Amino acid sequence: MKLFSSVHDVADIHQLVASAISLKQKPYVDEQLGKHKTLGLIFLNPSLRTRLSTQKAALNLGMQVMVMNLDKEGWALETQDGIIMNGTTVEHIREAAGVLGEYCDIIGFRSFPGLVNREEDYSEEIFSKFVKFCGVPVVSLESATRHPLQSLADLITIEELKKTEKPKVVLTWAPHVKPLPQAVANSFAEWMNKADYDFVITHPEGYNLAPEFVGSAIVTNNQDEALAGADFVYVKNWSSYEDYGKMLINDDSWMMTNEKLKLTNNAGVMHCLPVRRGLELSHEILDGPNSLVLNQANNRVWAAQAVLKSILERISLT
Ligand code: SN0
Repeated sequence: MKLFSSVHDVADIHQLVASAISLKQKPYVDEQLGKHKTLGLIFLNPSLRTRLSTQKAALNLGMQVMVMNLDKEGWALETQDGIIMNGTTVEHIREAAGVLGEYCDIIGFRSFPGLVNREEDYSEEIFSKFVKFCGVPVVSLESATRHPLQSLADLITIEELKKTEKPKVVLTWAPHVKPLPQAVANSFAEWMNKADYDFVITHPEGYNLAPEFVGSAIVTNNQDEALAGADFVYVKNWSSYEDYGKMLINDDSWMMTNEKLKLTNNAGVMHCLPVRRGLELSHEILDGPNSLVLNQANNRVWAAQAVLKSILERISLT
């Protein structure tokens, strides 16, 4: 692998999950693989789990890691092509990415969507430019439309805990106070479709995800109906794709509670974090036995390590 930006970059997701689970059992077997190789982790937005789990994964592989919060510590970045830079932006992504490529063997890059212009966000313009101009393998640390390391960790979590071959997995919309990206939901959906589970998406009207991410999933606006018999419930807020970037309603009744859990098959409840307690997800679920949020966070390390390992193996061949 030389690019990890979506499920489509992975030849065999089950092999990648198996690699992650094996690394979880023996984290240091490849500690020579990354020797004298540098990973750059570049953030244009905040991070806790992605930054530290990917850093830990790289250290387990013997890599050196450099982290930069480019939005706060770097020069104001220009991403538009062909403009005269006589305003507030100081450095163009063409040079910035090129420079980072000179210093790093692999780069992780995070850039959230603007949630203003749908075409711009869904063309993944900033992420694609970064990949093009840095010239080295890139791992997405969440781009405008996807968060693949999170989805891989989610798949690992389900594969570890599922009791049936094809569990029922429900992605449910949750309330929030501000418009959030569709990235986590999109990405989870495309990985679940690839995993070929019994996959259902439920959300209020107006919150349809882009068709290319919904794929073959069953979609319903009736949350109770969706939750019936679920083995895993994935909770996430997202803003509207259709009325792009907007919060259309904020119906508190969509929050997962223990009462709703009774409809499920004693489901494991998942969330990528950070989570707003008492708004997106109830305290009782987060503090109760069904919460899998820390399992997911733990699996972020092995997801990142499996991806970095696959890229390092390719680099060492060339
Ligand atoms: C991000 C998102 O894409 O939804 C990152 C999730 C991994 N989440 C947020 O930005 C949460 C912000 C908030 O105010 O709760």
